[in-house]
Amino acid sequence: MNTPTTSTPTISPTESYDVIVVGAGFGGLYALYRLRRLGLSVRVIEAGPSVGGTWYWNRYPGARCDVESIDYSYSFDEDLQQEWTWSERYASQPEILRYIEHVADRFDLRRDVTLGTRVTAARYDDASSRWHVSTDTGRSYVTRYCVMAVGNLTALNTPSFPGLNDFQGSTFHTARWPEEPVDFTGMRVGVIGTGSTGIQVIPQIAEQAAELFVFQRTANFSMPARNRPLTPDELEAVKATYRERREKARWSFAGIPVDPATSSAHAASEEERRAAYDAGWQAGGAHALISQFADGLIDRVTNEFAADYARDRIREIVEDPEVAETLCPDHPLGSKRICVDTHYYEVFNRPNVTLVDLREAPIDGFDAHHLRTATMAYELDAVVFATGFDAITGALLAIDIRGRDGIALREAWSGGPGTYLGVGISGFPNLFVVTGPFSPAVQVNVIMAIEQHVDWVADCIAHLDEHGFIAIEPTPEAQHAWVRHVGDVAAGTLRSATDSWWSGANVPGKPRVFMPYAGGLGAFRQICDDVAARGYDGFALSNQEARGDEQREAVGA
Ligand code: N01
Repeated sequence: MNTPTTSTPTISPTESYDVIVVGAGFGGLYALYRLRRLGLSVRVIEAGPSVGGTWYWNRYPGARCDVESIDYSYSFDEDLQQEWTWSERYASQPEILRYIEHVADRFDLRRDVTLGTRVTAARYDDASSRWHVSTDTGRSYVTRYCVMAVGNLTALNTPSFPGLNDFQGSTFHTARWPEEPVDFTGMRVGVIGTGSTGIQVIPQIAEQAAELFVFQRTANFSMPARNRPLTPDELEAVKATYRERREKARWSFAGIPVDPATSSAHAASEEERRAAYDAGWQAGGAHALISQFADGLIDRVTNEFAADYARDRIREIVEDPEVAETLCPDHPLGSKRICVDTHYYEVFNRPNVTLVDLREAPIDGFDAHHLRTATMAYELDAVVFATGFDAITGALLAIDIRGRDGIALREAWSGGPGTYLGVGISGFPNLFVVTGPFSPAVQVNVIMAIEQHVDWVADCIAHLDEHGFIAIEPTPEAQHAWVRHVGDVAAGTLRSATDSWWSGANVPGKPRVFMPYAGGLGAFRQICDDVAARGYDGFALSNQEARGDEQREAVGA
């Protein structure tokens, strides 16, 4: 394919493909690999200057994964996973980016990736069953299928504080960190935000800055990473059974190959509970406490046992009791993403670090040299926004997507998003979303979720082509039922018990809908497989004949 189809190719040629994939992060690159193997012509369009997606943009000091590297990596190719050697338990951003680049080279993916090009609009043409994709470079594309692999944590959330434009110091958002290292030596620095990102960047900046002010609105739970180099023996043992390890992860709850706890904390004595939490805390990692008992995310009392244990550790680590109390979270453990850190709480024992409680005195705004709260003015040379993202829907809605009959996605989702299985959107035929709202992606090992989504989409496209279908989209009924089901599943857990980006609560004015499917990756995979096995139950499939009938009806034939 890949043939120019317009009459003015010298100005802005329109290229034609079977599939346009938007985004060249983990999701987009795997989609390219997988769809190319079906013999389809595929082009990936990426706004950034390099492949890598979130791992290109989030290059702030301290950035690293919080799922173990041996599991936070592609599983689709046995040779790839045998060849690659991770150096640490949790790889740093530069190492993960090197890995993604290695994958791009190893599978010769770069030749089908257009970099530095932002997709601005995608319009579905009913008559031809084609998407017309526009970009900010003027280049446009016509395609049978659109795969949106734009990432969940792509669109920035930068609060619009009054006076920010007057501030004369430097400002940074962690997710747009400069390529050149930033030197904070001798500076008075403010970090706003104490989510996963803030908790990673704060200890790094504290090492350099003359003074560091941490502006905290909500205290978060953070588990020790216990990061360390991986030994050759460990790696050999993993590689000996990598295939089995991955298969276990695919069907697991969280996309990692662990055996789930089976007993309730209520069945354990206080000593047994303490021993279990001690062991978890010693081992480290996001699941250190929450996964010690089967009901950690379901039962409030069990959850409180674990949360109390975590708060006690904070009080033990942080020397100033008042600071320690301010750092103690009051939401259920796991109702916001659990953070993973290296010496985060310890940082508050440093003489150059001050914790500012924004619940006591919120940020009023900035002037030329200060961040001002309701009670104080903090003179600063630099401010780091670790304020997160317009998550899950932000990057999709940044594109002017128009489906059947010209309906705009922004309009269709004005009251909140809707998808079927996270992958399809009613009214938007032949548009697939990778790790979309109402999929489990953001609550599990996202790489395993990406592989599941992309494999399902690839199988679906193969099915459509094989059976002569030209369009697929979820029925409104199936979509409503799925969104309701996702809400019901979340309501049966403590996942949605607090405001967070999972429900859009972090962005003022964003509709509040809890977006992750909280039933786990294995259960989700089974549901998706069953839908496919039943002939894509819940989706409307149309073939050329049906389309011909529709068109004849439309012209009154
Ligand atoms: O963003 P966040 P993040 N005034 O939204 C605060 C993944 N990730 O970039 O909680 C003052 O979690 C906000 O306060 P509050 C991971 O999935 C993974 O840290 O809204 N403060 C919060 O403290 C994670 O969950 C890794 O009250 C304001 C912070 O900014 C996701 O990315 C590493 C504010 C934002 O926290 C997002 O994490 C990093 C305001 N107006 C990230 N607005 C790994 O380890 C916001 N805040 C793989």
